[in-house]
Amino acid sequence: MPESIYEKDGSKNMKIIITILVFVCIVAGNAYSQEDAFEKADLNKDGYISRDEYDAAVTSKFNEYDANKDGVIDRHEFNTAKDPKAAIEYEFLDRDKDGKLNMDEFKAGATDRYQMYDQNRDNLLSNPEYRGDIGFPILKLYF
Ligand SMILES: [Ca+2]
Ligand SMILES: [Ca+2]
Ligand SMILES: [Ca+2]
Repeated sequence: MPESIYEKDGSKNMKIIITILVFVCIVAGNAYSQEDAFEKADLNKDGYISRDEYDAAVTSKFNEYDANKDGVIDRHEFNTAKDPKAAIEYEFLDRDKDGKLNMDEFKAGATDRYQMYDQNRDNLLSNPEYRGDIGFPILKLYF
């Protein structure tokens, strides 16, 4: 039955095409959201993230992580199993070592990271400081 074989192959090809399309969309979506995060946080559009802007972005990121709205970020919500950088950062953030991150812990850690990656110490986070090879893998966890 050559016809049914043809159909099988056809649907297989279609599945591959759909898989590729979905993958392209996910990659494009991620690139867009990374591109967008800095600009979204830069409320007054001066090209820098001030401490106030950072605190606001960090607070909304906390609420984004806290999917079940219990007031803490657990390891699953922080994606530690899939992201090794997140796993290390989680241990850094969990100061009282109870296996949960509350808002105070998240903000305290975020403040430390801000100071660390504000390399010229002008209390502003510039776009290059944010996007740098050292800063970005960590800072993207905060906003
Ligand atoms: Ca700004
Ligand atoms: Ca939670
Ligand atoms: Ca904790």
